[in-house]
Amino acid sequence: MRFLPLTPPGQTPPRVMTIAGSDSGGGAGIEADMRTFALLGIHSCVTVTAVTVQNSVTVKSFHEIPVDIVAGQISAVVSDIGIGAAKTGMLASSEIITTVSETWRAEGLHGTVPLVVDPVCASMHGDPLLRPSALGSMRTELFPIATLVTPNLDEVRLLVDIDVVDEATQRDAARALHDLGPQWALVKGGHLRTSATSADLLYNGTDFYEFSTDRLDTPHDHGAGDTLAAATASALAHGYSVPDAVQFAKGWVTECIRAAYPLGHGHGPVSALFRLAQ
Ligand code: PXL
Repeated sequence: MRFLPLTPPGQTPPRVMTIAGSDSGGGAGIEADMRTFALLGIHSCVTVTAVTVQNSVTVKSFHEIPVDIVAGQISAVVSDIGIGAAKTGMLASSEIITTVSETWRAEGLHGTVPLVVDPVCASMHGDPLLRPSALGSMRTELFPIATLVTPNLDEVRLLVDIDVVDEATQRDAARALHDLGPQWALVKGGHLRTSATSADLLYNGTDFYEFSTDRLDTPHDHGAGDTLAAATASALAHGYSVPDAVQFAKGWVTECIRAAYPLGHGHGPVSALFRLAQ
């Protein structure tokens, strides 16, 4: 696959921020985002929203970071280091969603810095990572400032109450998500287990773009959604258009899924480490 341009040693690479939760098992969340950023030649900036207590089997609990610390991390970074794009992952509560949305606007980032919103609601085992009462703030506060939203089919059901079962309902979902205000909506088809391909549908209110790859059959796909969003944000920081960034990210996550490995007793993570192969 083609990678992103690398910055020569000693020069400052593009900076991308992940606004997300930590996964103590190291498979998803901030840890997955930082691996993707690093292996794509991006400097990682981090706003921690929550710390999960988790292994490959379950999320046992999580601790939310106080909202002033969440806002402070964003402000401290953008006022000094500057970022070319950001992505959100686990946001845990409506208070944190409101804080991230308000800080994003207050720092003048809306309309100038691309924001990829991965509306993480639950782990792959179904453990909640977002309070159900926070779905409203996700729809009305965060989606309107997003450049791109990237829900999977479970998140689509929660956000717009549409059961995606085929191409027609995938289009309906893309339209309903776009109506909530993001510039672009990507409906990821990876969870449509009946299909032999994994087809993601991108929509901007006018045009549909489809990105399709053969389905890779592995139980080890922890962190796949985070990785797709992180790679998309990385490409946006390089000035790619949204369709080009999604196409790049889809290729990247496909290779990461191909390189996924077993870990612990549950589901292993997708792996960006393939990039280090000699
Ligand atoms: O993959 C979604 C995700 C995001 N962030 C954190 C997670 C998970 C899934 O388990 O734990 C912190």
